[in-house]
Amino acid sequence: MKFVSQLNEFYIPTLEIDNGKIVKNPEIPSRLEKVFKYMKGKFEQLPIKEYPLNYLYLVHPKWYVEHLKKLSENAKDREYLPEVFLKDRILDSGTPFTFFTYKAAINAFYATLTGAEEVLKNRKTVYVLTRPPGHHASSDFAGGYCFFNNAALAAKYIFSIIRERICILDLDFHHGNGTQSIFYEDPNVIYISIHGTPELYFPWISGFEDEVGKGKALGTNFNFPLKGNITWKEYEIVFDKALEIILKFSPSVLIVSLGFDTHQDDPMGYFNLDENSFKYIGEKLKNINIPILFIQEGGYNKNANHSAAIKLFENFGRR
Ligand code: OKP
Ligand code: ZN
Repeated sequence: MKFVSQLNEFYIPTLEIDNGKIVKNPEIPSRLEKVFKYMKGKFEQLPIKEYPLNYLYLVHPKWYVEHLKKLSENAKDREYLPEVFLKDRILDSGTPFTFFTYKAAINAFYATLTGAEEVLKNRKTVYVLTRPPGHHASSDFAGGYCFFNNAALAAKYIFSIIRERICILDLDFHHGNGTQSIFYEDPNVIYISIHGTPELYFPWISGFEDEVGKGKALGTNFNFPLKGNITWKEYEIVFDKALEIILKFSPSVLIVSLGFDTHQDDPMGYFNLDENSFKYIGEKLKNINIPILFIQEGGYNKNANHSAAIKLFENFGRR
């Protein structure tokens, strides 16, 4: 296994409104620094390539890309936090703009496609350790710290080349409303998510079991919403169901939206997975024998992220 890293150290949002109060934004580079150090000591790191914006337009319309660029430029003197729902095409007030947001989101896109290209070349697992995350971004809305949908960009890019079915398994604590919406009517990309139920948790608007895809893509969207405080015992049952779906579709590449916020020590997620859970997740994913493109999403406790990554990737060996 190899990895790509782009933590965008210059991009540090500070604001977020949670339950009506201004709180510290946890989507900062330091959350992943220990993971990076571990990966660097153990796996081969790939240099990041740059890609034409046309690949970005596979998911996001040009006007949306330019809109985000403008929001960033407008934040030159001061971080901008939308305080009204949906204003400026931002879903929530957890997603501020700094002068560096656009550049960081573009860099994450480069890192993601670098990883995707490598998986296609070698058909071996690659981990894209990057931020900002992507799974809450739809084609033309930002939200939940996300701007461009990295996992969706990888899926569209890979499909544009191999024209074979792809599965996305979203393991972040939060439902990937953006990824789901992008592929909701696309039969070529199967979306499977295990997450805290939207009845109780962000993003509130989607992630319910009866969202199963539409038109030709009916039956290619799978949501497994769970109550809080779930331990491995309960999680495993659902995880195995997700693996069965993946094996049934037998994709050429599996994309994993990897959030470590399912860890019991995470401040934003409400499951009780421990270190061993991540070891089992790694083992099970390794054993299905499909090349995996892991793309980093959430995870807000740097020590929990670090130990989860160690346990998960110890199954993937040096190469
Ligand atoms: C992003 B990712 C609720 C605050 C909600 C947004 C959470 C975004 C999570 N207490 N803030 O999926 O990890
Ligand atoms: Zn999350």
